[in-house]
Amino acid sequence: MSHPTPDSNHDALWLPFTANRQFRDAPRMLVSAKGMYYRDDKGNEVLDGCAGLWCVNAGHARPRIVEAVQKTVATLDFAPAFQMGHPLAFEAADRIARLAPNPLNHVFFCNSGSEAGDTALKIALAYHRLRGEGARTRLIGRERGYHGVGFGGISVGGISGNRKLYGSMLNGVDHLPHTLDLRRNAFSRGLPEHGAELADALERIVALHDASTIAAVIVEPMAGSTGVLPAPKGYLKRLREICTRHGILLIFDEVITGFGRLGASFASEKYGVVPDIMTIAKGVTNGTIPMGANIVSDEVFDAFMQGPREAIDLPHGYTYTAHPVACAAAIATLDTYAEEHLFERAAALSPYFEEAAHSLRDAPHVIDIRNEGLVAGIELAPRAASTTRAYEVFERAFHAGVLLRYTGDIIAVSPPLIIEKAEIDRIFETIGTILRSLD
Ligand code: PXG
Repeated sequence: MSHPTPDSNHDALWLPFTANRQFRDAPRMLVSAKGMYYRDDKGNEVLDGCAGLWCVNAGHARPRIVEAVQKTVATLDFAPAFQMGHPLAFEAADRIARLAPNPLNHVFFCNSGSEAGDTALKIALAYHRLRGEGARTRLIGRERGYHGVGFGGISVGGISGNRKLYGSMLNGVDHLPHTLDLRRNAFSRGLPEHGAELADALERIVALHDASTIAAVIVEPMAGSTGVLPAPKGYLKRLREICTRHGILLIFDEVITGFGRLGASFASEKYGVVPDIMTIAKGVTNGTIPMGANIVSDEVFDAFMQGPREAIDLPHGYTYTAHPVACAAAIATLDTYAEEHLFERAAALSPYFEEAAHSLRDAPHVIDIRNEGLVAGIELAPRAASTTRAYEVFERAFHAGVLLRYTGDIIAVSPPLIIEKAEIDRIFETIGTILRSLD
């Protein structure tokens, strides 16, 4: 039997969102991880500047989580979730519901942020239908929104590159404008000052389509993967008010913003704006085992509990809904966050992180720096070459021992919440050094 090596032709594996042929020319391979560090196949340590893919919020290989996974896989490797239960599923749901703001008290499990997004849209449509408002079928997303890669998620999502190859997607979808405004808000620290009025675009959409045709609005409280776009001050509150006024459900996609990333359990808690449905994934299990979920309000849940007791209330779910190993990982993850006060730690570190990020303000090519909690986006001037500067920073930083994210011309930093100040310095110093060497 042959064992693939980094040098072999890796044609069997098709990597997601990757230039596969370019990758095969110079593969980047990770072989282990602990705490703040990966190790690559050459034995080099790589500082994790992006919590894996925005998910490993407590750092890698945390003992409590590892033990819980090991114990559970040996005790209850699988249990069906259709018409069956197991204690870890109830415990995980209870723990997540307690963490979420009131009245978000009911948890429906799936396995990823994409499934959570599509599930949220289905729950919203079904909610209105069950309440006798079946004409509410329109779904409103936002430009530069990312809600995963299911057909629902790309339909309400706002990234043309993720949509254009895939036909007509869902119909009856409209989009709010995105909130990035470099002219007024460049180099904002935390939430930008200007742009709350962009939420009023929802009133125009309501005027165009009529509220009676609109089921839900879905937004990320801070758009993450399209380049770190914190919501302008007052924007989310205004969106909430308009939704409430017109009977439209508000869905917050907290797949990235949940579990301490912004220095609170959820963005919803931090900003004091509570949606009707929240989608989560990533940090719920610290990235160890795939899991996603919807957390829905009492009102949404109750709408599904009105029919005959023997009737299935939500014809939706997955083989791996509430997988025992994922539930065990989630419980141990929440224990780790709580024991180590990691959300508070993120909040306490964020001023230092902000200073470090903004120290790059005068570095070459930088046209904006944005930050919130333990997230920063550094936007670089576009250039004519097909390879963006941000990709080059990502690639060179990896070889310098720092893992970053990039999208288009934007570098994203979102480290595990256990990061130390010296490691924060190292991330931004590495970026600065590379920027000074780029054309
Ligand atoms: N919603 C949001 C806000 C996300 O950021 C998803 C949904 C989908 O989750 P799944 O688990 O289906 O991938 C995401 C995922 C990046 C990057 O490079 C971001 C994500 C995934 C992979 C890469 O920024 N976000």
